[in-house]
Amino acid sequence: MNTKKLAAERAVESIEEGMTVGLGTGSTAYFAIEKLGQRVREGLTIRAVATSKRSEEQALGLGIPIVPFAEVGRIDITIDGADEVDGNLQLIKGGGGALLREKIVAARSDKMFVIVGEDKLVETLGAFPLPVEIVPFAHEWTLDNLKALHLNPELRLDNGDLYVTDNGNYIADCHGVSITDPAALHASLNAIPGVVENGLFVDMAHTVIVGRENGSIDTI
Ligand code: ABF
Repeated sequence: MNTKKLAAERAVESIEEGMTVGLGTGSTAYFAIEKLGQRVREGLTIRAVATSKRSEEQALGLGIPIVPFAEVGRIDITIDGADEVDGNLQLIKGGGGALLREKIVAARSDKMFVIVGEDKLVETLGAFPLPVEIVPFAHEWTLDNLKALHLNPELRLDNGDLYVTDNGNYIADCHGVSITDPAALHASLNAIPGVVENGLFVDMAHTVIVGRENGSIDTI
């Protein structure tokens, strides 16, 4: 059962004529963008803001109008995936490397719909390494600061080279952290000068749509 597709297509049913839609990034968001493209071909008129170059390219290829962030006053609904979702609807995102734009777009949205397969549901966040976007300047010192918080950071690599985000930054993936207080960790991380943003999305999800292996869909 393709649980990602199930959740993604259900989320797209909520998109209405004239809306401005935030397009997430990742393999689950991919299915949402495909479905939205189908609805646009069938006559739905919307405009969209993308959270990554690859989502923008996919959307444009499907005939979904993309507008620059600066041109939208607000976004009605953003549909995006997640790496982990806990029982309080707190999220880890950023496995796909687009966490900064995803967070900006979600923060500008009236509603954030998170689409996941049931394997992403966890009791406590942190089994998935927490991505932290850091600026290249003085990144060694920023890593030291993350180590001081016992976060076991590792710079993300891409085919042996340092991974570089759409914003020209690096990602430090923080391993083996059991995140019992996401809001506190979020604040500690963003207080480090070289940290641009982190992958904890605290109190941002409006609705989580979960595709189940048995073919059912839950909305939390
Ligand atoms: C994006 O895609 C990210 O924030 C998250 O890291 C990832 C989820 O991956 P996938 O949908 O491919 O499982 O939403």
